[in-house]
Amino acid sequence: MGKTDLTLYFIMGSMNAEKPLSVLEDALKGGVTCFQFREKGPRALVGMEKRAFAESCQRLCRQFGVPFIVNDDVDLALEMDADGVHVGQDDAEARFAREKIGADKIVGVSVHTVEEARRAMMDGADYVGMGPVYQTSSKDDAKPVAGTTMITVVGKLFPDLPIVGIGGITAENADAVFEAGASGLSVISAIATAMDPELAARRLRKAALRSMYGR
Ligand code: 3NM
Repeated sequence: MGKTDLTLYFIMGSMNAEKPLSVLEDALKGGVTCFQFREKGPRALVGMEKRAFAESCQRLCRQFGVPFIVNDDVDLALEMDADGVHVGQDDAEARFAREKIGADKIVGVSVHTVEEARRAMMDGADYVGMGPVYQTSSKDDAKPVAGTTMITVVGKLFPDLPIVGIGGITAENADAVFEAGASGLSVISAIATAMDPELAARRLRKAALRSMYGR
């Protein structure tokens, strides 16, 4: 395993749930292994409000010993001494993120092609996110559904680069993501919009472990 356990990687911003902090706490209780703070889009918090909400999320993650990773905002990640940063192809360059945040922190990169995966690896990414595996309604500018083919291709070409599948993943369809060679799965709505986020996280984690280890 690399710097962090990517088995069940929960992503959320304040816009993804009515009571986001209570959802995050439930998700942590249910066994998520990694958290990404993703405050993005037209309804995203900014400035002091964003910072205060991020701090509350970080506090919860610390209580559960789960890494707190900041999406896109390298400066915020640095200021908060976050465990890492995740960047997309339209955000700060991964190389720049790595240089700024330091060798010990986690850097994740969203990629969609072999070339982007190769670049991410050269730039010092600890993992790459690949998607959308299935249809998603959580990202306005999501690319067309990619399925799992590219995960298999990138996994074979770069066996040391951990891959996290993302986009429309649920406990029911998670198996294919691991079968393709992913090290983990990333979800927003499967936990954030669940009636019982703790139970949803527990089910996802169980599904992930069953796929990974056959239990
Ligand atoms: N990135 P849900 S898909 C944040 O394809 C994000 O890179 C994607 O949310 C990509 O689990 C996505 O609700 C949204 O489908 C994932």
